Amino acid sequence: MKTVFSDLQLAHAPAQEISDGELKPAVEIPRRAEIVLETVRQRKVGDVVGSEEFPIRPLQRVHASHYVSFLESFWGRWTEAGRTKEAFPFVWPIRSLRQDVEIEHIDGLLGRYSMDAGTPVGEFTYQAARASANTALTGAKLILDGEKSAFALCRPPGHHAGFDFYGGYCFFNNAAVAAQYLRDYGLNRVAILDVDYHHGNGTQALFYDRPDVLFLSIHADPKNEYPYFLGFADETGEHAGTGFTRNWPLPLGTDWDAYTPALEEACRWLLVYKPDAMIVSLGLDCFENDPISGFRFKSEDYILLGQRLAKVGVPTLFLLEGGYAVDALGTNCVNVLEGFGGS
Ligand code: OKP
Ligand code: ZN
Repeated sequence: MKTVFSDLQLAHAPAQEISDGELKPAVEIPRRAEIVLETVRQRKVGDVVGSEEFPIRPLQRVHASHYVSFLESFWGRWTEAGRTKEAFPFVWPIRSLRQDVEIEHIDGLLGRYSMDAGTPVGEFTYQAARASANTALTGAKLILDGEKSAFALCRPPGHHAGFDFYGGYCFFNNAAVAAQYLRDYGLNRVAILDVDYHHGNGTQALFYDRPDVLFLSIHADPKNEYPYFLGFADETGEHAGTGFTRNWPLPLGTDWDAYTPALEEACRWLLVYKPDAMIVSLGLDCFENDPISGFRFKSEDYILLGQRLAKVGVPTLFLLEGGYAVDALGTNCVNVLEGFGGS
């Protein structure tokens, strides 16, 4: 299986994040990608290829142009305002505030385009997020070229980012961009299986009213976990997309044995849907030692996950999402890819 990666993705290197009422060392750091890359090479998963550069168009198929422009121009405006450190928003246009006003101040714009205060934006965030999306697109292209599987080593992750907002360490929704690309270049049905510990609210929202992209997500119950406001079992799609979203919220403490019934159900949906390709939003934060998560996967369980996904039997693009136990991240990730097999 080929791995796609770009060095530019390392340029987003946040120092701190707001968490638990304090500024803490950031957990979504470049080292995550490096350790995965090193392990891919050590365990000889397959060739590592660079990301191709893509025009802005495939990004704009999923995200608002004004949102893409906001991220692109952000650092210039931030520094013009005299700021030198990473940015965090602190005010949002929630219920009772106006959604329709034109915003000039950079602090207003930050709130307009974000979902949380836990996602630092820095000098090279845009470049890295753009490279991460290009990695996903390169992986999608491999699938269109006939590869039975590919691994897009994306970073920063993408599944929390929506049409016009960033959050949860995510800026561009890599899985959604890849899914839309597969649709635009000939595939009729694409499935996204999100196994990150956190619900992929951005991906779900982007395809909520569409039957051509099936979204399945297994994650920590949002009543107890980020993102708190989406990912419940009664969210199953709307309009033409009714029935094409499925969520399996699971309790804190879930281990592999408690997880498998949900996984089996998800695989059954995949069997019925018969996608032309599947994208796996591969977060590895269900791991027992993950510093911000509450599930109890062991490293060996990730081999079983890969084996089970192989049995689905459709061309599969793996795409890295979360996973913050850096020391085990390479092992856990490559366990999935090895379990999946394929050459
Ligand atoms: C991104 B991905 C912990 C704060 C956690 C957000 C978590 C984002 C996860 N005190 N903040 O889905 O792995
Ligand atoms: Zn996560």
